[in-house]
Parts: sequence; C-alpha cells; structure tokens
Amino acid sequence: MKSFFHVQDIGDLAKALEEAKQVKATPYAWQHLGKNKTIILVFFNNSLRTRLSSQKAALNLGLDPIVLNVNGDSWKLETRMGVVMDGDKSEHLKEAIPVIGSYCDLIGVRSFAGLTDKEFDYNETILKQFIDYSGKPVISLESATVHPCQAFADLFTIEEYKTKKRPKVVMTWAPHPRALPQAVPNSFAEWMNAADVDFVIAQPEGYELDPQFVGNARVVYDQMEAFEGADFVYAKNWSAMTPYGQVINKDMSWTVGARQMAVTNNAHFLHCLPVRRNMIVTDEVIDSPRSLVIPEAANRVVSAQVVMKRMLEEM
Ligand code: SN0
Repeated sequence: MKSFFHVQDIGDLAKALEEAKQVKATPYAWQHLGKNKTIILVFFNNSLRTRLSSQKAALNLGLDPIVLNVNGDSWKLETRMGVVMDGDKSEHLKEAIPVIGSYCDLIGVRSFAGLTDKEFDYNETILKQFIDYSGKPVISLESATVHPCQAFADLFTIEEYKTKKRPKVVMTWAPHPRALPQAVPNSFAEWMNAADVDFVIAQPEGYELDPQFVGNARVVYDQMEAFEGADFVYAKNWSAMTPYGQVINKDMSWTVGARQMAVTNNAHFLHCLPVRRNMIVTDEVIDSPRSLVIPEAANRVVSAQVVMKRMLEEM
C-alpha cells in the first residue's frame, strides 16, 4: 500500500476486518516489523484521537513515531505553487516534504480542507504533494476530502456490534455552529458503500455531498423517515458543497435525540468525536448505553495499526 486515502487502498474489506480483529486481540505480535523504522506524523490542524491513536499504533508495531506540529513547532509552510513568498510562510512544501521524507519510512498527514477553494481542496493539493515529493508511503490522517482511518475504525466498530448480517446504517447531518469539512462524511459514505450494509444518508436539502462519495447510497431528506428501523445512527455535521464550505442551515430539530432514536431498531449511536453536545446529539443519547463513541475511538488504534502494519510488511 503506497498510500492510504480511499477504501480501495485497503483491498478486500472482509480480509481487512479480519486483520483488524487479530491486531486488536494481539497488538504486540508484530513488534519486529517496525524495528529501526520511523513514522513522522505531520499536523497542520488540531487533533486528539488521531494524534494519540497513530502514535500508539506505531508503538505497538515497534515503530518510532515523531510528531510535527506545522505552524506551531516548525516553520510555517507554503502550500501553493508559484507564489511570491513575501508573507508569513518561511518554507515551501517542495523543500519541507523531501526533507521530512529523508528522516522517516512512513508519513501521516493531517491537513483539513480550507473550505474556501473547492478545487484546491478536492484535488487534495497538500496530500498529493506529500505523495509526490516524499518518496515514502503516505497515510491521510484526515486530509481535505477524506478521513480513511476514521471510516475504517467506524466500519470495524459496526462489524463488532452488529447483530444481523446486513444492518441498516444511517448517517445523519446534524447542526453545528461552525463550518466543518466534508472529509468524515465523505469517507464514511465511501466505506459504507463498499461494505455489506443498508446505507442511508439523512440530510436537509442543500447538504448533498460530492457524488463520487454518495455513490448508490439512498439520500433521504426526512430524518424521522430515514431513522426508521436503523441499527446504527452515525451523526456528523458538514458544510455545504454549494456555496462551498458554508453553513446554510442550523435547524436544531436535526439534533439527534430520544425522539429520533425511538423509531430506530434500538440503534447504536456513533460519532467520530469531538462532538458538540446538545448541538449534534443530546446528552441523553450520547450518555446512553447504546452510545459507542468511546469504543469507536478506541478502535482508531486498530485501524491505524492495520494500515501501518501493511505498509511495513511491503518494505
Ligand atoms: C473535524 C471535522 O472534520 O469535522 C475533525 C473531526 C475528526 N471536526 C472539527 O473540526 C470540530 C471542531 C469544533 O469546533 O467542534
């Protein structure tokens, strides 16, 4: 696996889930793979789970993690091509990336969508430069359009908790005070479309995601109708595609509460975290025994470890 970005990069999903189960059961069984090898984790944005779970996954594999907080610990990096660097950015990605690549064997990159230039974001301009200039395998730790480590952990969590072969999974938009990227819902949709689940997206009009990620999912504009008989409810806010990166609706009737959960099949609740309580989901639902947000976050170590393990095995 040269890069981890889309669901196709992991190959056969059933095999990947089986491997995740093994990794979870015996996390230290592959310590030899990472010996004398280093992963550099580059963060352009904030992180709690991704930062810690990626480091823990690396340590489980005997791989040394180094974390770089761009804009904090390092020079501010210029990401655009052909610009006169007369502002506050001291170094260009064209030098920084090959330098980073020369110090490590694997690279993870967090670079959120800027949400101002759709083309820059949807071309994955920053992640692609890491792939092109580092010469090393690159893992998206949430880049402009995808968050594959999250979606893999989400699918594995559904696999662990499902009680029927083909559960109904509903991803619902929910209100949020700020404009958020589409990366998490894009990847969740992409991975659910590839998995054996009945997948539905519930959203207000105007929040349609990019068709390449929606695929054959059923899009339902009535949240209550979408939730009927659901086995898993996955809540997430995202900003609109048109106008790009804007908040066009803050309808609090979409906050996931007991009213919506009542029409489900006693659904489990999932969210990638961080979550705004009583905006995205009520205290009652997130604190209920059906909420899986903590085991879901714990599985981030597992998904990251499977990805790093496979990359190390190919070296
Ligand atoms: C990010 C997002 O893509 O939605 C990361 C999720 C893993 N979430 C946020 O930036 C939330 C920030 C906030 O203020 O609630």
